[in-house]
This record gives sequence, C-alpha cells and structure tokens, in this order.
Amino acid sequence: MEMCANAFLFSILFLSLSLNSAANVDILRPNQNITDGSTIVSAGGHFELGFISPGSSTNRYVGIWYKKIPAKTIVWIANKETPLNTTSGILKHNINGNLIILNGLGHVVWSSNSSTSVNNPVLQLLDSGNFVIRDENDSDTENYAWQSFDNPGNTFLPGSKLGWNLETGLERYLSSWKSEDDPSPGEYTYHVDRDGYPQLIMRKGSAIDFRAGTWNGVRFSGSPNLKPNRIYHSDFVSSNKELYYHYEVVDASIPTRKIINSLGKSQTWMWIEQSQTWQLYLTAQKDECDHYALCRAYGSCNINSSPACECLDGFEPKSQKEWDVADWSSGCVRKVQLSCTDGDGFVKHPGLKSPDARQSWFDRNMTLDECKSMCLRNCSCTAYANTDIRGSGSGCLLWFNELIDIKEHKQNGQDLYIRISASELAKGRSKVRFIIIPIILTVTMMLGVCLWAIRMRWKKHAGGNRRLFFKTDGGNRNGDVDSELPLFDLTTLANATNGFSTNSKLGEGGFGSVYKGMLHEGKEIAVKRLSKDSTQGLKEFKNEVSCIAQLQHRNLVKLLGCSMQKGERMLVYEYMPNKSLDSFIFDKEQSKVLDWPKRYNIIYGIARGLLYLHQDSRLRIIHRDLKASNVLLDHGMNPKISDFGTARICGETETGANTTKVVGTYGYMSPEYAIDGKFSIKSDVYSFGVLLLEIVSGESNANFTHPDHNFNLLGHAWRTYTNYETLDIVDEVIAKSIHEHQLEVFRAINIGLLCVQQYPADRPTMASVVLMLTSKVPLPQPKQPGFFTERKLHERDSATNYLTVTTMAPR
Ligand code: ACK
Repeated sequence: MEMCANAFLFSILFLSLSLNSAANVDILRPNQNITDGSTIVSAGGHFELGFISPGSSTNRYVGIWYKKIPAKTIVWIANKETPLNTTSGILKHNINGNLIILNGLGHVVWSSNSSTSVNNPVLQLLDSGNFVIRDENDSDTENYAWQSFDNPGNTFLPGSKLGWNLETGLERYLSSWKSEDDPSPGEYTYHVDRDGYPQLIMRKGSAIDFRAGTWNGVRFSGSPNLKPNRIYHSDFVSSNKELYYHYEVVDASIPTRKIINSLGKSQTWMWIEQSQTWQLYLTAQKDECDHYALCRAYGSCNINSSPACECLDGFEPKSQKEWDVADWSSGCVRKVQLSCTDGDGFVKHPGLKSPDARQSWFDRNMTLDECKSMCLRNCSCTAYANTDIRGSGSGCLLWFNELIDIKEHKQNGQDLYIRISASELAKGRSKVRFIIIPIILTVTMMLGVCLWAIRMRWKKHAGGNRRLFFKTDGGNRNGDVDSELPLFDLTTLANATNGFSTNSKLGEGGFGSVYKGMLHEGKEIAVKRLSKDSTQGLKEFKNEVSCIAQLQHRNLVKLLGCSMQKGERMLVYEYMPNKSLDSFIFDKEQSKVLDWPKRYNIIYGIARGLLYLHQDSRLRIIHRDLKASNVLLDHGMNPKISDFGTARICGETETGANTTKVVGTYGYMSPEYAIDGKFSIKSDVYSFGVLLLEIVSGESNANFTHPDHNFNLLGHAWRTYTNYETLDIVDEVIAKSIHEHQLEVFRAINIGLLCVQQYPADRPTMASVVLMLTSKVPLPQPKQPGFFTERKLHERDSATNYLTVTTMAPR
C-alpha cells in the first residue's frame, strides 16, 4: 500500500516536471525532462527538439528540426545508433549535468559523455540549431560543457565548424546516414584532412571518394561552383588553435543547410518560403572527374574531352595499351626524367583543381618567385602554386612525389606550375613557336583576303541590302492586295517622328532605322525606314507589304501602313512600349520584371504567333529569323513577333524549301538550314526551341559560357536534363520562386529540348507545341540537340551578329 502511494506521488512529481509541447521554453534544467511528445523550442522559434522518427521509420530518436518548416527536416540526432522502439523515452540531465536518454525501463541508451562539468548546468536549444550544456550564469560560447555542433551527423549548419580544435584534438566531421529512415552512420564521412596542406575530403569507409581540395582563399580548389555570392559567405579558418571550414547566411532568416546524403553527395539546400520547399543550391560533385584520382598519377581529367583523362604536358601513359582502352589505372610517367642539377623548369597549367596536397609543404607568407626557387632547390619537389589566389596571389604550396587527382576547370580553377626536365621544356617552347608562327601568318593572310573581298563587294553593291523580302515561290499568288493597306504620306511620317530625329530613333537593324512617332490623333507608331541603298525593287517591297498586311494575329506586330515616296520606303507599325524581349531576358535587372507566369505567357504567345504563321494564316509563312530581339512586348508584356524581312511564303501544301542564301542569326539557326540551306517550318521550330530555353534560363544560346564545359545553352540544357538536374538551367532571378510552377517549368524545358532536336523530323510542329504547352499530355523524351557541342571561336565571336546573306553552293 505504501509502495503504491509512493509510486503515485512520484508520477505526480514526474508529470509536473516534464515539459509539454505547449510550453515554449528553450532551456531544460536538472529537475526537468523531456518525454516523447513534449519538446523545447529555441528562443526565436527557429528550431525544436524532442523525440522524432525520421522518414518512414517507427524508431524514436531525440532530434532537432526546423520549427517553422512543416515537413520535419531533421538537422541533428542524439541517439543515432541506439534508437528506442517505444514512445516511453525520456531526455534529462544526469547527476553530472550530462545529457542522457533513458528507455522505458530506465536504462541509459545514450549520453553526451562530456568530461567538462559546470556549476549550474542547463541545457539550451539555441536559434542556430546548436543544443548546448552550459552554466546557467555563463553564456560564453567558449565555456560550453558540451554542444551538438561538436557532434554533427549528416548536416552542417551555418555557424557550426567543420574541422579541428587543435588544442583539444576534437574533430568535427560529417557522417552520412545509412538511409533516409536510418540515421546511423552510413558509408561516407566528410573531413578537413590535416595531412600536408589542409583539404576537404569525402571518404567512403577509409578510402578517399572525393576531394573538394585545398582552400585557396576563395573556394576549395575542386569546387569551382563555390563562388562569392549574395546568399552566404564561407571561409576556412587556420590558426594555431583551430582549423575549420564554416559558412554564414547573409539573411539568417533563410533556413540553409549543407548535408552529405547517403550516396556521399555534398549538397547545399535552401528553404523557399514562397513555395514551401527545399531548393538544391549547390552540389559539390558534378561529374565523373570528381571521382578521386580517376586519371591517376600526372593525369588530368577534363569532362568535356573524350576520353576524359589525358597525361599532363611532358608526361605519357605508363601503359599505352591500357590507356587506349580507357584504363587509367597505371597513370602517366615522365617522358624525360628530371635531372635536378641540370636546370629543370616549370610549365604553367592554368585553370586546374590542384593535386592532392597530403604530401605537400606550405608557407603562407612566401611569394610565387620564392616558391619557385624553393621548389627548384629541392630535387623531389614536383610542382608549386600559390596558397591564396586572391589579388595577384600569395603564399607557397609545394608538392612532392606524384601529382594526383587533377581536374580541369576552365573557370575558377587555379594555376599550377609543374616541374619538367629542361629538354621537355625546350621542346614545348619550339612547339609553341611552331604552332604560333603559322597561325599568325594564316590569320594575317585571311584578314587580308576578307578585307579585299569586302571592299570589292562594297564597290559592287554600294552597301548591298542584307535582307530578303517576302517572295512567293513561283510568283505572287496573293493577287493585288495593296489597296488593303493604308499609304502614309512621307510628310506625315516626317512630322510624326520630328523629321526622323535622332531623339526619336528606337534603334537600328540591317534594314535601316526604326523611329518612334506620334500621329496627329495621338496614336503612337514605330516607323521602319528602310535604308535608301537597299537593292530591293519596288515589286518586292510591295509584295512584302501586301503579305504582312494580310496577317492579323494578337501575337504578331501589326502593320498599320507603308510609305513609298521620293525613293524612301517605310513601314509603319503599331508602337510596342516595352521594346524587344532580349532587352529583358538578357539583362540581370530587367529580367526581374519577368516572373515565371509572365515568361510562360511570352513563350505561349510566341508559340501561338508562330502556329498562326505556319498553319492558321491564309499563307504558310516561314519566319526564318525568330529570335529574342525580334519579339516585341506590348503594355501587358504580351509578345508580338516582328521583322518579317527574311520570311518566306510557301505554297499551302509546302512546308519548306531550299535556298542558296542563308539568312538568320547564329545561335538560332537549325543545323540543316545553316549547313544545307534547307529551311522549313521545322527550322522555325528549332529557333523557337532556342528562344524558349533562353527565356527560361535568361541566357543567350550563342553567348552562353559555363565553367565546367564548352557547350552552348542547348548543350548545357541537354547536359542538365540527362543528369536529372533539368531545373538547374532556370534563370537564377526566378529560380527561387518557381516551386509552385516546377512541373510547368520542367515541361517547358522538355518542350524546348524537343524543338531543338538535331533532325527536323523529330521536332514537333507548332500545333503540337501549343498542345503540349497547354495540356498535361505526356511528353516524349528529347533526343540530342543539333549544334550543342563545343563552339568554334568564330561562331562565338559573331554570336550576337546578324548573319549576313551567305551564298552557298547548291547541292
Ligand atoms: O529593343 P528595341 O528598343 O526594340 O530596339 C529595337 C529597334 O527598334 C530596332 O529593331 C525597336 N522596335 C522595332 N519595332 C518596334 C515597334 N513596333 N515598337 C517599338 N519598338 C520597336 C526594337
């Protein structure tokens, strides 16, 4: 009876000291505990701590998660390897102030095991997500008796440290979970490695799986995507006491976490409030070349080369036979051994992920010249580089032994100076001479020939017209429709445009200039004044005018009339106040105006306009020069296709033709048109696909560059699509706000890729495109795009230029 009464009293006492979920407290005192179902919440309400089951597991763990994020995202777990299988667990202080978890039988299943004790221990959950044991009267971070940030799992939060306390020998490293449902340590761990020069290394078991590399003042040399940005700052701290990597979020209210997932991928995630989802911001490992030491000794990996592994200059495969079958395992060896005493030298390799630095030596105060002589003086020194690439570079890092795990990064890589023998160095110099001199001679000769050809052409055509006008194949089948289009008086247009003043000028094109004007009745117009030296005759001009006059669609710019007087030829269009699409999508500031719904509306409008040209209008018209600068935007940002100067009318049953004169713009021309002069409605579909991907990404196809490869935008979109990272191409300006439209964006990219497929027969018609855009019909898998591989220099240089008429030999 007495026992019963005691148990009853104990239960009453116990219940009164347990916290419940309603109590919004962040501190747990020695006489308090947390039972399953009750939690504590950090002061600002960012994090919550209590019992939880990850994924679909039914096991109970003490964990920390984001309080305000509905889908519980766990950032830390205490008893990773000792879960409870009932809900009778209790979290409390033990007699020493340590944190313990008891199971239903009162057995300790986990303890914080801190050897540091404090006088008045309290447990506190901080707004950073750190759970600490401290003295109630001392909140100095240095004096915590224990903290969860010192015992991370798979998550690395802003403000925590990845690396070493050199005084205590404590290492904080990340361990992957076994699976989404099992937080016990998986195969991967992410460490700051202290052998040689510190580097960030992912291990699978004890083997290195990925090396983010050495910190070069800006980033880890193997993480070119880690750029200074407006979202978070990261840094690597190296002092006598500590060696660690950390990062801070500029806007601390944006939940951000870095994790290593159970497949060993290091990822940075950000919470998007608007769409209530996590967005993947950065992935450290991108491609095959990130496999540690793929190309072995003195091999360099370039994902855009085939095969990806190459020996560095001055080196050759150890076994050519193996190398020929893409077996890199024996790596490369020197063509000529170093002599050390006989004046070895160095070859500069720019844009590299520097080699594994576990066998290296460094001095952060030396200059590069001092570094070079230091390396020369030591016969086993194989390479040198700056430790810090900021400014003109500083510090000295020397490698000894073989150089391994080198990757090429066109952008954000660093310079490495590799030691080779004097004779190899001399060969290299003469090779450069051998290559450069003929190149200079050839380029000079070609320039001469081009200048001469241009001069001759000018003489002949007096600045010849670069545009083709509408031309009905086999004559004008449209009858005389001139009377349908108003003729403007030249004086009226001159008055409307202040005498074609420079102030009224909107811009120029290959055809002449465009002026803004206002008619007497206050109507705004755009006057296209074709240049006088146009070689086009009156007949073609009338033909063009009459053709456009027959086109009426809300997504085509409306022709209001024309003027033909005193040798002047002018076209009068409705005025579009928002200018052309390119001035929005390719401008980082202006593009903010175009959120996803607006971009989608523009894509859809262009598709409708093109469908009208191809199919619904009385004529079948191929535009031939669809591009961002030929789409104008009205007051409501609705798109209007303009510039029919190069368009061609086909017979109602024809869908294309051949031409010996290719007109269009680099980056938008389909392969069959650019190469063979074959234009068809499918070459317009190709241009539409390019334009669609430009609108989604905010990048110009022809001017696109990427640090990791040399593809144009199409190649990049194809690459991300095949890597299941389709949404990676989305313009960063809208990336954070597309979550509720993700499916639509994904479909749009898929449709874009279908339109730019290499073979015209594979591309959809505009009718199918419109259907795909407006319905949820399943989309086919796109095949490889045309014109997506490495661009040649000339192509890139002239990327933004209008391609002048090119005469091509008939096939
Ligand atoms: O981007 P923009 O300002 O828009 O620069 C070009 C320039 O003339 C040469 O084509 C602008 N432009 C052409 N047609 C019109 C129009 N109907 N309304 C307004 N601007 C126009 C175009």
